[in-house]
Amino acid sequence: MDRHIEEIKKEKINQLLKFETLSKIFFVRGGVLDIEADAIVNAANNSLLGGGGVDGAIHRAAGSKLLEECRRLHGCDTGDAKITGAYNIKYAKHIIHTVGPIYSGAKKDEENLSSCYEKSLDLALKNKCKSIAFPGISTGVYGYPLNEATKVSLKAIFSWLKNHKEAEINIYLCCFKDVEMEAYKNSLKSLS
Ligand code: AR6
Repeated sequence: MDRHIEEIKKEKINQLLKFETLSKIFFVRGGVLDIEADAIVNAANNSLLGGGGVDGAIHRAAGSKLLEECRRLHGCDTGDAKITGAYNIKYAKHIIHTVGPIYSGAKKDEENLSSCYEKSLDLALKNKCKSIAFPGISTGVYGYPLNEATKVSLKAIFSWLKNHKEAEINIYLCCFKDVEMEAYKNSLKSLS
């Protein structure tokens, strides 16, 4: 897989945030399992007991101990996030499981999707992670249109950075498909 990584220019982020953040944001052409990050984010479902897409890939890579730990968490609400160990995924310290909305077009979808990014970053900060890799939460099976989802996720990340000026974390936005990378770039342009 082509693991192309592009950093969003610092000036661009600072201009959007109106202050100098210590954090960096990258677009990655690849999946969350192709990136070395302290925390990788899983686009899970309310049961936290595994599924298809990136969830299935993460559980396969981490091994059965992950499922054992997930069983003890008793699920997760939509828009919330919970943290576990990363088990056989050696280069990661944690997996942050978040549950995106199943897209319906309601205003609540945007709130829940933003919350997934914010709660995941809260957990990463609390657990002293210096890097975090996100998949496009809800943009696969859960049907969130990419153009909207990338805008919501970028806005949520910028807003979180504004509220956490002390945070120093590398944020990798993983694009499993080329169209995701394009959507992020267009969304970034539209925010400027
Ligand atoms: N490796 C890395 N990234 C992937 C992979 C993979 N193998 N497969 C998909 N992606 P999705 P959702 C990317 O559908 O929409 C599961 O069954 C994909 O390109 O995995 O939040 C859960 O259990 C997209 O960017 O998650 C839930 O039931 C991102 O992962 C449901 O799907 C999310 O796509 C959650 O749906």
